[in-house]
Amino acid sequence: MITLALSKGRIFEETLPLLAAAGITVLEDPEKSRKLILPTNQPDVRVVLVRATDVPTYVEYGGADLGVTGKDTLIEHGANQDGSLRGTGLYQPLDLRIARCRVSVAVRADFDYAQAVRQGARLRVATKYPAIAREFFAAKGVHVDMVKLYGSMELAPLTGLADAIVDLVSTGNTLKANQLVEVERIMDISARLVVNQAALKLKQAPLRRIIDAFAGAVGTDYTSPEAA
Ligand code: PRT
Ligand code: MG
Repeated sequence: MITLALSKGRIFEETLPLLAAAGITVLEDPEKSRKLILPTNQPDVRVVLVRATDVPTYVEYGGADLGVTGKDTLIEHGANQDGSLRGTGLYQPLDLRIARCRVSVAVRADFDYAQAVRQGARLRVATKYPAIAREFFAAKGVHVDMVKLYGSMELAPLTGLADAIVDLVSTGNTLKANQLVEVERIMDISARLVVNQAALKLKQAPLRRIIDAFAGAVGTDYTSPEAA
């Protein structure tokens, strides 16, 4: 049995075409079903639905053989800032180029971020991405007090909880709707295929078949995959 960990929403939706390229059809719609284990047209392949932030954990500990997860989530899970996975039990063969967005710093339109940075002010930063934010501000030489949040980051500067947020931005509409402005782009994000290293040895043929199909669909040359 091959178990693929996905999260509901954009990751699931955008992975479906890649699965199709591997001849895999998920037999139930996660938006309609309450099941957490979804069968596919291939009796030896199943999908498990987990929280986006839990995908690396499932794959690392073998609850799933492979999974699809954002580079943002991988870094916060303990990958290096370039997204590489040295030192984890995960192997990352592919950038799937789906679920693309960026991690940015945003502030209230009436907050002079440039001046605060120039003056060496201590910034209070609210984020779901403390590892990315800490590394970014440390490299800039900006002192920050980090406030960890789990969602609705946009609210923090509006309520005085923080001066700035570090959050994912895609169209920018969410920031605009909340009168926030993007003042720094920290990094580009896309979803990655991650594979359990032990599973890759034990179930090499079926996993390779899926990885190859995904690679073909993405149009990536992965002749020198990153060894974890
Ligand atoms: O939503 P939930 O709390 O259940 O989990 P999650 O937010 O971790 O999952 P999900 O499905 O929302 O995101 C999964 C992955 O999709 C993320 O880890 C990213 O790698 C990727 N992704 C791509 C995004 C976006 N684009 C995105 N725009 N994840 C979130 N957003 C959010 C963003 O946080 C902000 O609230 O969308 C809003 C901004 O969008 P725009 O278009 O208004 O700029
Ligand atoms: Mg979300």
